[in-house]
Amino acid sequence: MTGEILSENQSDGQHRSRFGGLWTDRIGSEHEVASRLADGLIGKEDAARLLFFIEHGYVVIKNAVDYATIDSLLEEINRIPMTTRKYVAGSNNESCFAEAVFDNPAYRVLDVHVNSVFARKVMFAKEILRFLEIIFEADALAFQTLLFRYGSQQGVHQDGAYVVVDPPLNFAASWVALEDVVEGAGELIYYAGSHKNEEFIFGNNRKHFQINVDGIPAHDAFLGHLEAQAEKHNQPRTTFLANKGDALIWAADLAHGGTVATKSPQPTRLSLVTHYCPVDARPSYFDLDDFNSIILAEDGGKYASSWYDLRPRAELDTPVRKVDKEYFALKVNGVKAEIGSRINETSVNMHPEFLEIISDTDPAVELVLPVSLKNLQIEVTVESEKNETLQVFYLNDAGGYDEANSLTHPTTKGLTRVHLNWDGDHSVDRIRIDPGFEGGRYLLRNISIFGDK
Ligand SMILES: O=C(O)CCC(=O)C(=O)O
Ligand SMILES: [Fe+2]
Repeated sequence: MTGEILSENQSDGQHRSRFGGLWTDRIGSEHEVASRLADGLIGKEDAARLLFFIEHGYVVIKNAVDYATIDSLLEEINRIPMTTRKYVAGSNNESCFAEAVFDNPAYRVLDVHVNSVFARKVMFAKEILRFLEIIFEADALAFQTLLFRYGSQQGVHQDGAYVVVDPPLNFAASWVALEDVVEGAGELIYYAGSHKNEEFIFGNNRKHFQINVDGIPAHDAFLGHLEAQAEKHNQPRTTFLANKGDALIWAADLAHGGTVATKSPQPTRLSLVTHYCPVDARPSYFDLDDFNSIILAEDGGKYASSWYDLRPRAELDTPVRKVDKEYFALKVNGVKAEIGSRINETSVNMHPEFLEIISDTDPAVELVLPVSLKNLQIEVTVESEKNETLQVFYLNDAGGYDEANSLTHPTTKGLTRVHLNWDGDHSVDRIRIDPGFEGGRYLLRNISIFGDK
């Protein structure tokens, strides 16, 4: 057999992309579908799905996942606010433990499939897994999941810019609706057929974006390119108004995103996104020793994680990759605290070892953090009867509170969300929040504290 070395800028003559791809990306792969069907390797329904996928870059599988599985997953998810340090969540900028950002639309739970057998059953639902194994011609390895409670509102993109696999086009993703999608909730959108558009290359030879090398202008150019290509090829934006249990599988190069939510308050849009590759491809994070274990799922399928060390000796359900932010939230929802009254611990929906409240007769609350944090950010939502000032102190070196170690923020009648930052090296483990009222009622709706360990 003679080997052939391809130059970087040349396609292999079989695929439209210089980076190759799956067999479904090969030019003329429709004919391969016909011959596989004729050979009895696939059935009629498989063939129909494959032809659709090859032409449009995605396929919808209605009722791919049963309600009972989804409901069991949602029950687990709803327990996250009461669970500490088990689930990781991420926004576009940072990661933290999921409990405190549960209701924050900017965050999604990462790699929930490690903790949840039901998430595994969703991502490896029978017809999803079958389709993946056909396009991969190998076992499917799920290497990343994102559980969205709210729409991502992420602009149209191709996952390959952020999801790095070798070879680069050897992956696919599934999107499973965990509830009926409401219009205006930030639906999934895509440009059908866009996987065949001209491809955008970062830095001459990459499908993935490297912010430090390419810079933001290159990223803007990438997004602009996707829009311009869709326009050039008359590809309309299509919205996926899924019903609970429906799945959409997209090809690596399909341009897709989430619309901006137009309904207020923003409705939930519970969905699970999974990125898979053939088991013989390699997610880039496999270069880190702690994260290249592959586990067999119960009903077929394999999985890995870049957040959890899945080696046999390790505890399975504890994230080990460093989270960027420690994030503590204190929820005092619905409990009215009057001046002079004590906010007692039973009114706090929080693990006792996590955050302790010491508050005697004065209206201030003192929070004792389980660890010292730097670069503190505090967010307090206060509902008050009149215009006032909120003052937040941190403990000075002498172990007391003084004006120099405090920040103030005006609060207005009604609801005010106060955001305070302390940059710098000062380590803080106690905070005093003083609404500064001389009388009247106030309600602390929410206190969130985060910072660097
Ligand atoms: O669900 C969405 O809004 C888009 C999610 C997405 O693009 C992704 O996770 O890759
Ligand atoms: Fe995406």
